[in-house]
Amino acid sequence: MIKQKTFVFLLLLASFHVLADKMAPTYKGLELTFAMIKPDAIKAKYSDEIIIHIKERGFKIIRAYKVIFAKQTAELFYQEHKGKPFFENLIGYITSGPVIIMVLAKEKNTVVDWRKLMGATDPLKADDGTIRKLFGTNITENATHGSDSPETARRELEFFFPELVK
Ligand code: RTP
Ligand code: MG
Repeated sequence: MIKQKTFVFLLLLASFHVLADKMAPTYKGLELTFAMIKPDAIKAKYSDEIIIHIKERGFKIIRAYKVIFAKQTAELFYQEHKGKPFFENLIGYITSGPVIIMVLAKEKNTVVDWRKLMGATDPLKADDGTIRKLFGTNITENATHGSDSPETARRELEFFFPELVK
């Protein structure tokens, strides 16, 4: 009997961990996502305006650092794109100057709402009012990055801000 209870407990614990891995991390009850202002936007001095858009949409910026990616860091961060025709170009671009890495937080839908505010990957296809429409140049130089799912947010936040991911 006790063995059966222990088994059920362990099963629940395992299920909880599997589910937790599929959720975006939280901080003080707020859902988190990973965001980045890319080199083209920083060079064009759009970062202040982009940050105003982020705050106006109700996101809190709980971490922000200006850094320059080493080639190795960029290749690790974008490893899902390794082998794609645009990979080398992407690595050259993302290491071409400083970026601002950020942790965004709000009560809910942080991951999906930040993707919506950024707009489509190609600024030409992005909706009016989105950051990529306003500040992006082309499909590579598209001003910002955002995690594309809660699982990606967990992985990307763990990469740069492990202390925030339990
Ligand atoms: P991100 O990861 O940066 O938020 O962008 P995304 O999800 O909208 O787009 P993704 O497919 O993940 O691509 C990552 C970044 O690679 C560059 N890219 N260039 N055809 C191309 O030349 C091309 N396609 C993508 C962009 O900088 C894109 O954001
Ligand atoms: Mg992506």
